[in-house]
Amino acid sequence: MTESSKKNILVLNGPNLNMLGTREPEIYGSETLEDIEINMTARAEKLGYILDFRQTNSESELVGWIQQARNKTSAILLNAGAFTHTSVAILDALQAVDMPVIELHLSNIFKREKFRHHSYVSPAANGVICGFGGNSYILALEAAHNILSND
Ligand code: CA2
Repeated sequence: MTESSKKNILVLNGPNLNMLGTREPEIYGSETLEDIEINMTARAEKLGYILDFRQTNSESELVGWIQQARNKTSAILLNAGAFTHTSVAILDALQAVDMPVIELHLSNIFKREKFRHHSYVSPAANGVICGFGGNSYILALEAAHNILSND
């Protein structure tokens, strides 16, 4: 496959995910976000995608990136971190883009505190993957590939 025929997939990471691997390995695993990016990029390459992998602590930046994804990317994989449980702005931005959206989490948010059980992002997502640590990212990529292959 030539570089120009590959599709882009945008992977967005929200607040504090840059701290992965430094604390709470029992909840989030011991991989760093960079480890996850490296593993995911290798899998994406095999499936024929170019990954655009980003992290920000800013809600406004996440909204901006989602808006800019229109016509530039074929799917969005999103771990919105704590904004998952608070952000109507991210929900609104996702609802304005016409492409597959996979919500993902490292931890099983339903096994944790009650406030993590509700996601503002889920109504805009094709599906949600959570609880598999760094592998949640690979599973989300495979889910997006499945949707895009059947389009
Ligand atoms: O399980 C997930 O992926 C979460 O999206 C992670 C968020 C949390 O607020 C969500 O409820 C579930 C938190 C990410 C912060 O991760 C850290 C990891 C190590 C050290 C500090 C923060």
